Amino acid sequence: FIPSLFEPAAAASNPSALSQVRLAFIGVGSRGRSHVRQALFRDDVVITAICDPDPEAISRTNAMIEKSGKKTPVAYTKGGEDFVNMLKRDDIDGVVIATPWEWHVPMAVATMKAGKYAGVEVSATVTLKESWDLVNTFEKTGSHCMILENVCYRRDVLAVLNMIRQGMFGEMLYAHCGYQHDLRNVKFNGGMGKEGVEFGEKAYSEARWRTQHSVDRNGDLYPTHGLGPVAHWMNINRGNRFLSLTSTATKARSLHKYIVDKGGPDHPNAKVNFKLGDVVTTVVNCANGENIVIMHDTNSPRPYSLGFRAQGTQGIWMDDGKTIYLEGTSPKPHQWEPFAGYQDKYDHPLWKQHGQTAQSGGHGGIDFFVMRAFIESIKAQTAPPIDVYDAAVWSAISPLSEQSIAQGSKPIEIPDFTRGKWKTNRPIFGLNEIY
Ligand code: A2G
Repeated sequence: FIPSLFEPAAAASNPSALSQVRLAFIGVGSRGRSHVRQALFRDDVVITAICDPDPEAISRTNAMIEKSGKKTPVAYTKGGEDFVNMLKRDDIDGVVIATPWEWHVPMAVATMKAGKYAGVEVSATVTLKESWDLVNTFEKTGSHCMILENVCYRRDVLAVLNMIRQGMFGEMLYAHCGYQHDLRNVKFNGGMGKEGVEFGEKAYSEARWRTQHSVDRNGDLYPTHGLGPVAHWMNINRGNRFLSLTSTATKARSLHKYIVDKGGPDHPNAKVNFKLGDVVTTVVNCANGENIVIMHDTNSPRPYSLGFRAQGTQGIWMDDGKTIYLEGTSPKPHQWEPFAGYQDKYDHPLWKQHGQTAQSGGHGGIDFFVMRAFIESIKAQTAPPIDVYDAAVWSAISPLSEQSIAQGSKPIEIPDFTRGKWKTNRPIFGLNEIY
């Protein structure tokens, strides 16, 4: 741990800095609109164009924009490829992409090639080739790509980052994280506003596209909510890197059971064979000797938890139970103490500065911070604090975990998307109250 590593980079004295950012949005469904809402809070953002083939999504978005008193953007609505036409505009600085996963990379690549900042929702990529496509396009064009991983800005994980950087956990050894969220009523519904066990064309919202991944793939389909914060704790791509992983899946039972319980054994979807194991556990080895366990658990009944745990030679913090134990600091040996006091004391500068404003945003404030970071890096015409290499390697855990499971939990090497630059790159995330 070298404190000077975390000194803020030279401030935005960049002569090409912008005072106003012109944003466009590809995908203005419910997720896209929550980003639009964040953008509308700001006086330094203009929304010049939006793109979505769904007329209802467009009219809802325009209604929000008009209500805020801002100018109605130009809408691109002519099918899935109309974003290509939108990207020809010269009044766009950055593009927010909130579309089904398989569209993320084609859209982000086209955005970068058009010389604009790409802000892409999670997970950024579906295949390993797509992760390389993002990196190669960035290196060719110099246009930035940020993965919009909101959980990196959760108040507790940022306080823990602060504590790790101050050496309070000693040397980091281990982290636990995951996406543990009962998504059964996200994966299935009966069309707009109706309960049911449909997915695909007869369904509404994410069930139209997200569920098919549970039919076709067995792996950690959604690693970044957990991995994002952990990657910052462990300086991944910036002094450390992921080396290899093994992945193991339980049997697949719960999605079928849900269909039978809710729709009856004769419902046509009761015949669907879901490939995704109900609980998938991945273990990642890092170059500096740490291990990370990532859980993916979205099919069976359970309360939500991203299951964070940070452990070092000096102690351990746990998200579940909100407890901490630091040897020499905690009052009683071998006993947890509440995290609340530490949360206040080590609150991250971002939350100290903007916490109150942030809470008006989605997901308890984290959506505010992630959009803020995207917008501020465009304004400063600099690299975003979460970059294309992060997008590439965090998302690559999905296809690599699929490979491991398909080969009986065989260890799989994780590519070094930085091609060696991880050895000299310095941390840039969360260094101050800007982003
Ligand atoms: O459930 C949560 O809101 C997820 N976000 C989001 O990514 C998505 O999967 C959603 C289901 O539609 C977090 O857990 C932060």
